[in-house]
Amino acid sequence: MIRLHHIAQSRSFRVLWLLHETGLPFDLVPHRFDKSLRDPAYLALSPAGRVPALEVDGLTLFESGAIAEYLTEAHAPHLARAVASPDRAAYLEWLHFGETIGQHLANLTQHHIALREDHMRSPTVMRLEAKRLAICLEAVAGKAGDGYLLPGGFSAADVQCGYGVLIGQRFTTLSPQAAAYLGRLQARPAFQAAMAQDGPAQIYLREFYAAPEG
Ligand SMILES: N[C@@H](CCC(=O)N[C@@H](CS)C(=O)NCC(=O)O)C(=O)O
Repeated sequence: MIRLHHIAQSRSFRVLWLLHETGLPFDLVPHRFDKSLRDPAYLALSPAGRVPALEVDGLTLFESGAIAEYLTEAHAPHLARAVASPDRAAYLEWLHFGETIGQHLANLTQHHIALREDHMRSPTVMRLEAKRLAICLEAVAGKAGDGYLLPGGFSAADVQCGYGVLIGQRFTTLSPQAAAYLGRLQARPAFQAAMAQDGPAQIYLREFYAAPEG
């Protein structure tokens, strides 16, 4: 039995998408951003009360990068690069670069959405983080070129970084190359299945959150 603890639009979308890429059967447990994430029962799954958390093979795992590594190595090696592969190092770099993007998304989400009053927000941080995000998305698009991040084809690294491009487009305008990469990801049946299962928006209600002028 595999069970994913998930909040729509959050970083647990990566695991939802990856599970669809694997074709493994799983159950989805929807959560909300509320105090229930701090219940002892949930903290036993994820010690800081975060999503994703994944119950699999009698284990409970948190951290999307660790989940991606475990899930692919144990159940879908075609979505990873084995230790002996010449692409192993690049695979690990881009798999974890997803969280470099993630930190900018989290800062921008906090400033634009979670902090509700203008006086709580820093326009400087909002502009800076949007620029830093754009640099990351260009790095991804440049590496992907006309294909995916690794020469051998689609991998979990595309899931980890692709989520960043998907959400990142709400904070910065994608270059044509980044938009084309996202288009290739969105055309995948597993991506579409994950979107259909994601649930009603929990975080991003606007298409675009512009940085304040400055
Ligand atoms: N590095 C972690 C980040 C997990 C994380 O912070 N998830 C957010 C949603 S994107 C969360 O659960 N926030 C709930 C909270 O902070 O209470 C991962 O990639 O799994």
